[in-house]
Amino acid sequence: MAPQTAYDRAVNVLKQNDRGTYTVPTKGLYPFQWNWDSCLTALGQRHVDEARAWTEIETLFAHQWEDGMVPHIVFHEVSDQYFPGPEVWRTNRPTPTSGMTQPPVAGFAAKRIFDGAKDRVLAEERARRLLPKINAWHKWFFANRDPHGEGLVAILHPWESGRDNSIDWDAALERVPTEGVGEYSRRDTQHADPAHRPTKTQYDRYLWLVQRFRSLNWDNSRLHDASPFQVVDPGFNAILIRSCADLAAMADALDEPGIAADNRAWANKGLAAMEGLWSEPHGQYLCRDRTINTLIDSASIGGILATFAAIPSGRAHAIARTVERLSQSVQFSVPSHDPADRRFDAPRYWRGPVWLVTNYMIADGLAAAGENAVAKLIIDSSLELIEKSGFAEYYDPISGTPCGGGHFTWTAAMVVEFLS
Ligand code: 2M8
Repeated sequence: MAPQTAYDRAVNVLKQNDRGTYTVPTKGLYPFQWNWDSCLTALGQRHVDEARAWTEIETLFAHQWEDGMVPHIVFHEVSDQYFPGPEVWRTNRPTPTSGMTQPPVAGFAAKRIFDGAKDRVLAEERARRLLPKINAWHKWFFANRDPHGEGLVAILHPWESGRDNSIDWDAALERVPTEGVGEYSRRDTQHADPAHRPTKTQYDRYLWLVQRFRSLNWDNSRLHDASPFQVVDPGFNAILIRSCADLAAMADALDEPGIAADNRAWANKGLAAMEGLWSEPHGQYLCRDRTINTLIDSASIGGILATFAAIPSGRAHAIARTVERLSQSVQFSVPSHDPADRRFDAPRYWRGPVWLVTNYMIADGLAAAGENAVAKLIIDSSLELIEKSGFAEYYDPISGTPCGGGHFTWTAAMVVEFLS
């Protein structure tokens, strides 16, 4: 038998983790549905089964809260494999969910599936149903996470960023207490190497925030001001801005001028406000700690991911040069943190490793800015990693060693996208 191609192996990973109407990120470590994992997974699924791709996103939005928030985890099944589970979150949803959100890639993903759809009738019907739901989520962000109308939203917990233990959050997390968190037993370090995962102190602070928000009954109108952790992340905001712009374009195509106008206005206001996060010395954007109104000196992938939005071309070209510079110091691109920073940690989760999802979004943004050579470098590096180390959750950028969980869904979905 001929050896399976990378494409076929990737499709197999998607199938292995498919639970019918949603896909788990990987068996064991993450046995539920995660928000941005699902939206990015749908991009891979569309090449195999368009209806199934729409269903992936629809299942997520079936658990949207009444106020518009789309939770970061939907606990479809009972499983003791993951901590913290529903008994910790206590959000009182019909199907248990977490109480916070994640990077809003749904608008981008829906438009990409819509634009490329072969079945136009199906695409129009499914996109028309999703449109008001994604719009409500975007509206929720600006109402609840941008109370002073800056045009940029804050995350209130590192888990919301999707880059859980990024160096970006270290200083802000220092201000989160750990008193009263109590005893708990982590499950992640039983599935993955503890050296690849966040530390105990970080988990204590993550849990303190969960307990604080829970004590406010997960009332989103109160959480922002009550949180000691409020960070404006350029990566997160770029994803929101891109999704707003894409939703506006899809709304135009579906003849929904109100949704188009609102989303276009949010995107434009956000793009203008991003300028305040630019760092000339780093050649990328930085996070701002909203509680002390100060830029955070941490050159992470969040500020590079900003290319995913239609930032000014001069900024995109500068970021391309930064990616080239970083690629000289590692074997595989793009590291989630600058290796020149003493806090860089090659195998530890979001403090150094390469992730194919961020690679996909950065390459997409750089290609749109005409930086095709750098985009190609990133895609080539991603595919080399797959050949060397399989479909891992993330990879050491120096050795290419696979880290975290294996048979990982969004890694496979990105490979299907790259090879299609
Ligand atoms: C990781 O985050 C979860 C919490 O949401 C965890 O470590 O328990 C992150 O990489 C996040 O971005 C991702 O969505 C999730 C599932 O793949 O895992």
